[in-house]
Amino acid sequence: METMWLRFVFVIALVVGALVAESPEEIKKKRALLVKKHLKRLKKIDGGLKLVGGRGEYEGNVEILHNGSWGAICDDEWDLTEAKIICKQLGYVGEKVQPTVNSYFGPAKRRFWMDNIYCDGTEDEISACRFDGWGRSDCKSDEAAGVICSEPEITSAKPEILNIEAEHKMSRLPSNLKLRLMHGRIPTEGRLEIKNKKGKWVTVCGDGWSLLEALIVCKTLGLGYANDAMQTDYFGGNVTGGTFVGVKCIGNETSFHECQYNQQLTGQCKSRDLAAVSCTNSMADLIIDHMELIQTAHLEDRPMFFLQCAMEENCVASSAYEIQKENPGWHLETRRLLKFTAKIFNAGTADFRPAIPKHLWEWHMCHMHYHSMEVFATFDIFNSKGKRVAEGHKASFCLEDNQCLPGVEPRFACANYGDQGISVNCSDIYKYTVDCQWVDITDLDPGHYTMKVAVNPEYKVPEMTFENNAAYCDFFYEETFGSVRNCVVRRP
Ligand SMILES: *[C@@H]1O[C@H](CO)[C@@H](O)[C@H](O)[C@H]1NC(C)=O
Ligand SMILES: *[C@@H]1O[C@H](CO)[C@@H](O)[C@H](O)[C@H]1NC(C)=O
Ligand SMILES: *[C@@H]1O[C@H](CO)[C@@H](O)[C@H](O)[C@H]1NC(C)=O
Ligand SMILES: *[C@@H]1O[C@H](CO)[C@@H](O)[C@H](O)[C@H]1NC(C)=O
Ligand SMILES: [Ca+2]
Repeated sequence: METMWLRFVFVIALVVGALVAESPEEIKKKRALLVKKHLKRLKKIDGGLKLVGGRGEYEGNVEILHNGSWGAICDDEWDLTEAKIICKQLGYVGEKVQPTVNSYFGPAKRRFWMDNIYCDGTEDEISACRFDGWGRSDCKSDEAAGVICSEPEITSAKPEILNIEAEHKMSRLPSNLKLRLMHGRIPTEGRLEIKNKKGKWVTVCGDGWSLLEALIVCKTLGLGYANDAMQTDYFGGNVTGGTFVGVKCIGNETSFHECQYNQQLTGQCKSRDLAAVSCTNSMADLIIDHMELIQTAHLEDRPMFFLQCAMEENCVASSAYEIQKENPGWHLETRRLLKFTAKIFNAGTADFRPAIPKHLWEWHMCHMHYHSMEVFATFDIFNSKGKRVAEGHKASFCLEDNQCLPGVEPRFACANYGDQGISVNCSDIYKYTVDCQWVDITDLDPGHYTMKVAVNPEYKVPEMTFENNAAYCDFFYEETFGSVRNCVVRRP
């Protein structure tokens, strides 16, 4: 499908390029025709898309074709990043892209194929993003995700217009903004209220509310850090015409008024759930140790015979499975692995605990331990254009105290269904000798890349700050030698 998308772009680029002499109307017409053709084709292939319930083909609830039938997409975690990928996949190159939630274009008429989609923005198609698995969803028909895509007016026929730079029109919150928490059981929790320009206290819509916003709310109120970001009616309050919708923080703001909001993001707050927070003074803070990465990164060629457990856990690139299928002597073939040690230190003032409660941990036969977090860390390699070209698939994280500062007793250990976590001033270390602690780069050409190692990358577990959770490093790959250098630590 990727090649198809590329071909599509190429054809458009050719046509747009050839049309320089034509009038904007003609160009627009031809382009519309191309999009139509592309959309028609997309309706026939697995992973193909269509938008339903909108005023035109460019908007609606998203439906995806899988296993021969169409299904809806659930709006949990549905955001601008995912919406952009939908519009890109559909061939819309307009600047304005809007995600919609809560069945904005009518109730879902089909089963939910996808839920909890998480894209990092580099994917070419929505099915390449992480999600719960085909058909795995707990969503109801009023939770369909949708998008509004648009095409720009084509005034000059430059191929550059094909670059999708979806810029969102966001508004700043008022700078003299006042906040308060209402109806909590304790003063450090409750639903968030903002004093608007008219001096009236209004609620904040729960759609899209995350730890990033909650963190800045707690900071602004002088209540420390966010323990939880809730979308709930538990703390009372109502959605009204004045309710703030689409409030978004990056997570590095010094005060809540630096965050932005977009009244059009979701149309209106359709959910009855409001944004609420719980704040706390002591909090964990994970830091990725980039020096350890630099010192330990190296290449290793490993026969697939020794990678059978790793293959079961998806820790090799997809080409390995093709080789396994087609080549009877596959176990003698080798994979080239970029191995490194990931050392994660808790520099906070509270333990870091897994996102999933113990009774829901999954037992992984191959590696003989429980997985306590769905995504604890990610390893990715990007090319010079910022496209992800390889990724690690290590899922088996087991949080424990492997090394502590002098005077600190390790308390968490994975063995025997032990309690998992990382104590303050201790590190959880995944040595390069551990299975799956690598990125399979067999399919990569030698060259200059960026390697990204991120911990708690989806901001699912609260921390003091996420600004130190990812290391972006140069990865120099020569024929038989690879090195990781020049790391910058920032947000995932
Ligand atoms: C895919 O379709 C086949 C045949 O229609 C069916 O047996 C199978 O259960 C379907 N798989 C999923 C994941 O729905
Ligand atoms: C919310 O609406 C209900 C019903 O209209 C009303 O009784 C209640 O006072 C409202 N709550 C607030 C906080 O405005
Ligand atoms: C926060 O991050 C954004 C985007 O990475 C950056 O442009 C901005 O300068 C940062 N702000 C602060 C206060 O560090
Ligand atoms: C962790 O280490 C820092 C710096 O060495 C120290 O100030 C702090 O008290 C330690 N915290 C705990 C809980 O050991
Ligand atoms: Ca951190």
